[in-house]
Amino acid sequence: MIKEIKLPDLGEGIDGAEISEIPISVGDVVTSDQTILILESDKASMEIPSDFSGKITDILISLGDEVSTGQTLMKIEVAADKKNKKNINEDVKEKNNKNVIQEPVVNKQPTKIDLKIDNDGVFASPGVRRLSRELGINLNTVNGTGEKGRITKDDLNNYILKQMSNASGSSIPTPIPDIDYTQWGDIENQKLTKVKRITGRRLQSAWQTIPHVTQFDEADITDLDVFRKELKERSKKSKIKITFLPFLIKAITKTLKEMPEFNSSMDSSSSNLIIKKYYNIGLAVDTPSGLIVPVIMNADQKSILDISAELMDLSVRAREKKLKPSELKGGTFTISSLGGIGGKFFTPIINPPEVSILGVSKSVWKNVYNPTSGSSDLRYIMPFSLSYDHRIIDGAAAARFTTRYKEILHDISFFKD
Ligand code: CAO
Repeated sequence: MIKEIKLPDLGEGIDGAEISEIPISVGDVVTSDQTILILESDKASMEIPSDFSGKITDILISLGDEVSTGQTLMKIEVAADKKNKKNINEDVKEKNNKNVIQEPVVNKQPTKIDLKIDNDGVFASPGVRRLSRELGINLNTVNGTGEKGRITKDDLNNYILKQMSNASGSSIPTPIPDIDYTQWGDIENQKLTKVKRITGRRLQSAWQTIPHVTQFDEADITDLDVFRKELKERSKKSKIKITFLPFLIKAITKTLKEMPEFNSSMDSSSSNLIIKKYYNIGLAVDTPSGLIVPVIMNADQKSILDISAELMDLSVRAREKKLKPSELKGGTFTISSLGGIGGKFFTPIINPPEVSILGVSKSVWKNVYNPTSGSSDLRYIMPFSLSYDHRIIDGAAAARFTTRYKEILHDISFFKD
């Protein structure tokens, strides 16, 4: 049975609001009370829950739309079973009221919901809160200069500029000049996708506030290549694509366990390191709308086949914009692989609040001198880079990390266990 989800009464005298996030997609199965929409009004940021459990069949609104109370937002296919309590109650109520079986479905009055307003004691508009979330800034650390200590966008900008000059001693960045390029020829204006705008802000903030250093290294993956091909052959029937990435993920979890500061985050006072005892690996996925980083949770506890299957599923859904917000959170370390494309070494930007990131490039066959045999052998060599936050990680530790990482990749017994 198809039901309509309508915008409930938002209360507090708010008649309408702008859609800032739609965390679900058509085809997603949602539970009653799961957040299906995030709105920003001039008064508050609100999460709108689903009225029913079921499968979303239609989304009738888009990002940036202004919606008002009672407006139909989505359609959902619900099953009339015991789990869908709200649905059953509503059916019973409808039958009792109308006493006619074929009565057309009358849309129920929107229910009033409680506003979910951040309760951190900070006085800031939803726009400022959203921006601070995107940039990973804790508003408690920002000075509010507005009325009654309200934090304004200017306060946020000043905070970022202060962090930048603290971190690098550099001067304020020059704004992009407004130039009329048509004076030299034809141009085309291309609007940046929302993903690109958000990622761009995050990357800029990370690049300007974290003192990055990048360590380059090369791993001999000749034996791993043979082993991967064997596994690929054995798993042919399962249609699971086994690339190098699952091995790289598994090996990084081992290295992180041995060198925990690489799996950490700085706390908000910048005086303590929070070492995480779980290994959730984020993977940069190239999608038509921009870079998306889904996370493989507890990768250390998963097999190569499990990681391969999950990687296929996450990258397909990332490209179809079907990832849930929870699948983009909780990462402890990120891998960005350009190994399937090409190029030699690059300097990946750290994904805050993480403190290091691995960049993988395409492997090449090289003649490598073997001092034991006194001859040169053809070996399959993978270039990789490790960018790290130099406030937390020393150069010596980073060199030890990449050395250990390539040892693990070279000795394939780890993958056979
Ligand atoms: N060396 C040699 N071959 C490699 C390799 C490497 N380091 N990495 C991947 N390959 C091979 C794979 O094994 C595969 O070959 P086979 O078909 O023979 O198995 C082929 O290249 C294609 O791999 P892939 O790219 O489809 O798969 P992946 O698991 O390596 O990567 C994903 C998956 C989602 C990470 C990738 O598709 C992607 O989006 N990469 C771009 C990430 C990105 O943009 N990073 C930059 C961020 S900074 O702007």
